[in-house]
Amino acid sequence: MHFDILTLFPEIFRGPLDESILKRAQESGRLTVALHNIRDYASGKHRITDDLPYGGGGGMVMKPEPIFAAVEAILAGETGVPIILLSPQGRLFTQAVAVELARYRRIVLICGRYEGVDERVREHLATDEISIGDYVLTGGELAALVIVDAVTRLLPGVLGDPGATFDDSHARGLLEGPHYTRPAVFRGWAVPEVLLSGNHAAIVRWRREQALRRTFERRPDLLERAELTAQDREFLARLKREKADTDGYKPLGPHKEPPLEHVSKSS
Ligand code: 9D3
Repeated sequence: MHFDILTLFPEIFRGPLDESILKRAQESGRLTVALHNIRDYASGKHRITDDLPYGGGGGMVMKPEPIFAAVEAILAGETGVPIILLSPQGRLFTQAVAVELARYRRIVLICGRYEGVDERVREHLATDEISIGDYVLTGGELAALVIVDAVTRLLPGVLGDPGATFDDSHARGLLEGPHYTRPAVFRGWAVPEVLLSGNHAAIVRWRREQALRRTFERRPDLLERAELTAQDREFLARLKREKADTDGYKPLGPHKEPPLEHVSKSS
């Protein structure tokens, strides 16, 4: 996979790309990344990349000309390459989107800064627009790194153990349960007995139930799309009953101090 990343801050990428799996993926040639400074494609003595918003209002807007010039120079007429604008208004980045992107040979990522980019980039240059979630970043660079990371680990040969990506699909749609390693007892906290039992079938079932329980408690929305067996559904029905049985009997928790103005001056 080749990524062309357009940014005003290429240095942001160097650290993350030069460590661990992304570094190894580049050393093996499975990942290549070209960082392009948008400023290099701006014209004029000052190489200005942003300007005031038409219609007034706060902040600055990234000018279209340097971004168009950069993409046109980089692609040199090559077609069929997705040109992805990173923006808070984009479609949500999920594992399904990562899988979709991993099928391409080359991807262009455009990182915005300031209040945003001129709408004509979105309308007439970008072929896709992606957000990584509902929180506010200072620019698209960290979002671009998230995409490079999530897509790269899906490329054949990037993860040493092909079982690791198989696991993604095996447990697809569920949160993972707990993992343990040695020692068997740490500060008095023992590893669940079943994991030391040697009973493989019991271990498989226990892990599945842990994943189901955690998903039920933390991300019940995921259960609607998860692939569940009849046995899974029975277990979830039990969790639901247990929850209904204890609902309304929650411990009250610590009492709050009364507001100061209600505390008598003599006390
Ligand atoms: C004041 C309105 N802001 C929109 C919420 C303006 C604004 C804030 C932050 C415009 C751009 C940005 C920078 N963010 C991104 O470029 C970005 C982003 C994000 O903030 N969250 C999640 N995904 C992404 S992808 C690019």
